[in-house]
Amino acid sequence: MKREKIIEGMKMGIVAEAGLIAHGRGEAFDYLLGEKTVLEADLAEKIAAYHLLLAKNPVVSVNGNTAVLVPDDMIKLSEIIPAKLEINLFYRNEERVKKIADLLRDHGAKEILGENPDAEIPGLDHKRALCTKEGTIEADVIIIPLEDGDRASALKKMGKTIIAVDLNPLSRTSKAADVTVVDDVVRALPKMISYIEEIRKKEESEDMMKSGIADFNNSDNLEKILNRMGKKG
Ligand code: PTJ
Repeated sequence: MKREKIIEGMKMGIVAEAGLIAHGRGEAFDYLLGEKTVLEADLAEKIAAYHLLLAKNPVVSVNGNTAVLVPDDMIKLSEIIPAKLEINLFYRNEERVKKIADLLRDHGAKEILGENPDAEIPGLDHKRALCTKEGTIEADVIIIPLEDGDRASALKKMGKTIIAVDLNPLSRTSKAADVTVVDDVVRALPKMISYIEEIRKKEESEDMMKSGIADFNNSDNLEKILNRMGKKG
């Protein structure tokens, strides 16, 4: 079903051609995880929820793949945090931005950034750099599911706290991020949403969240996942 959504999304002009290849790479890594959320991913999802809850100006970044795979979850996540929803494309063209924005609006998104970019991420070529001041530039925490390594590294250089969702634990994005969720985005976003709800219900204090973040080591977590992949899930 995921594959069909991606193919259909490409035919509709929402998913980039490279999005198909990216999806195939994701599937291969997911097989090595046993197509389930492993313990280390679950931990990263909880730490990501802490970061998002503590953030002053969090941003949820949407691209072609995530727009077709998880539109409702992206919108829900941005609403419950609350965080800004911004379309940020690696293979940017205005027609695709518009189609993604329309799709998100059809799914109920009220405010979407990225259609009228007014800023650039330093260090990237013009189209890839386009973003908004209100979103990416002012963000302290940014969640970037299925992000390209150049953009992830450029965001890190800007001093952002980065939450990546990437099934490849060896990617440059995974290594650049503060928290890397090595899980399929279709499982990762609902889990983060549940963690946010649970943390709120339990009334976890800011200190508890900060100490959870301080105890988390992203490189160690990635190393554990790689070992797990070697042993097949
Ligand atoms: O829509 P655009 O123009 O912004 O382009 C989006 C893509 C994904 C094409 C672009 O950002 C790109 O080229 O990304 P990369 O460098 O291919 O990285 C995408 C990463 O996401 C790869 O490491 C994949 O393994 C991983 N991935 C693919 N599908 C999933 C995934 N991770 C989590 N869940 C998935 N479903």
